[in-house]
Amino acid sequence: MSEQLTLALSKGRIFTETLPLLAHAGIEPLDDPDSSRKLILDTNNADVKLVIIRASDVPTYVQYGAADLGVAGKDVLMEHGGEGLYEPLDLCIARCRLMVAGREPWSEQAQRLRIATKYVNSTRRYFAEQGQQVEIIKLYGSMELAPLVGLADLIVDVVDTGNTLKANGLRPLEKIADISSRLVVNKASMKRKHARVQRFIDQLAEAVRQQQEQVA
Ligand code: PRT
Ligand code: MG
Repeated sequence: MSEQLTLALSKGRIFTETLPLLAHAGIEPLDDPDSSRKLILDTNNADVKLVIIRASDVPTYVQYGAADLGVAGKDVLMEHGGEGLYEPLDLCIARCRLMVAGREPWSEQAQRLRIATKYVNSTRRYFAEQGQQVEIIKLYGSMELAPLVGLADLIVDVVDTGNTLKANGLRPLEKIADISSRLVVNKASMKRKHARVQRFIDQLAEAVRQQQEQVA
């Protein structure tokens, strides 16, 4: 039997959009994480398992080798810092933009701005690069609420259609980064299981290439 590979994925859009890429690599999960309560999913390949975790936990599992590989949004990777990880492939899925948003144009504010976000590190880095002193308020979700109740002047969050911002009377102001999901690989797994991991990366790269050709 060949070497075991464990792949970390989150439920929802990342799982849904990774599935066709995995299928191209000949990997099909035997359970659906949206209906199953299992956190470890077997696949049609006896040597490949999927672990289903929170999106923001994927880099941590891969960093510590609890999973050999993972799929994570660039927003999550920027926040994590990428320690212990290789990032060999842009999967071009779950695309969005990391943005500053708010009710008012934010450049003319006199006082120190308060920014609500779950992306504390990326936010600190971005405003430091702008030479702007800001106060960052860490939230775990529903950032859009913060400016409406006076908790913050601005938010930093990922935006796709912009409908969530609009529904809450907010508008996108500045783009921090274009975001898509990336394949990440544990550095030790890349060495110890090199042939198996590289074959998997090559198969996914080919799947991404074909998918991009279709949308082009
Ligand atoms: O939901 P949970 O708290 O478990 O974690 P998560 O929100 O990080 O996971 P998930 O599955 O929602 O997102 C996983 C990844 O998908 C993110 O890390 C992003 O890289 C990517 N992605 C792409 C998005 C979106 N598009 C997106 N629109 N992640 C979140 N959103 C949210 C956004 O936060 C906002 O609340 O959707 C809302 C905005 O959508 P629009 O279309 O109204 O702009
Ligand atoms: Mg979410």
